[in-house]
Amino acid sequence: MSKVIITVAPVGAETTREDNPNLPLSPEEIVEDVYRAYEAGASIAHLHVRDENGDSTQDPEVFRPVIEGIRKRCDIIIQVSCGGSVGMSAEERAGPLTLSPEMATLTTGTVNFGKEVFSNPYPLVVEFAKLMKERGVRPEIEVFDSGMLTTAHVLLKKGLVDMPLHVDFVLGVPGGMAASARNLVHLVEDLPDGATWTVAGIGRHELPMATMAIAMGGHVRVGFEDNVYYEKGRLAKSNAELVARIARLAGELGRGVATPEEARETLGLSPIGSAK
Ligand code: KMH
Ligand code: ZN
Repeated sequence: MSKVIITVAPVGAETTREDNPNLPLSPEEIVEDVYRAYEAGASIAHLHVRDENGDSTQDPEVFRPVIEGIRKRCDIIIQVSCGGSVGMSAEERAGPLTLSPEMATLTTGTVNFGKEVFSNPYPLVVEFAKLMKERGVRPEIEVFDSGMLTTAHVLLKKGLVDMPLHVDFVLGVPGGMAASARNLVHLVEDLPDGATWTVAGIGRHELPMATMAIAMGGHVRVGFEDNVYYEKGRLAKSNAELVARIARLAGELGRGVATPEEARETLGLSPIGSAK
């Protein structure tokens, strides 16, 4: 098994300071937070950004200083969200692709998202896949429900995405697929040969899902986007605290933690600084 790739999802679109007062919001706070998570073992940063009111935005001019600030400090892989928040237009969601980041998220279907709907009709999925290809941005397929993995197979067959495919199973969203061992095994069994995968368990499911993924040869996403607690009744002090725990587990379970360079090799990404 390769070393564990830890993705940090430090802010998300929905989490607030009421959920956890340690949530980074401003570009400077997000840069600092990502750097601390990198020091703790994260090799991918899954980025959302917020405007001056703390609301989710996909404005590339808000992403730009965050990406530049992170780049000055470390070589963590930058993955922008193209999910944004529910209700955003496709054009708005695609905004950060204009910055040609290394990676971006591609959700391959629509799902109930709590009381709302995270809308990803097939034409939007195809449009985003094409945009990512044109810009040399590597998609991470976001799977909230099993039909989304079926659609990823369709995209592969049509040449809209390429191998090696990297897939994130987001399990435990109210309305999406439940975070259970059986569901995780089922999804992993349905992956195309040669794909890599990671799991983001929501809320209290974060740690058990992460532990299963480490044991099964997968990778792990943690952070305030998905979960704000360290344990029941105790909020996490920082995203770095959540990352550090996964790094310890990866060590204990004999896999170790991938550096960003090692993660690029595992994912088939070009080394940083080289032409795409
Ligand atoms: N905020 C969710 C509606 C992604 O980043 O691509 C979508 C999301 C997925 O967070
Ligand atoms: Zn996200």
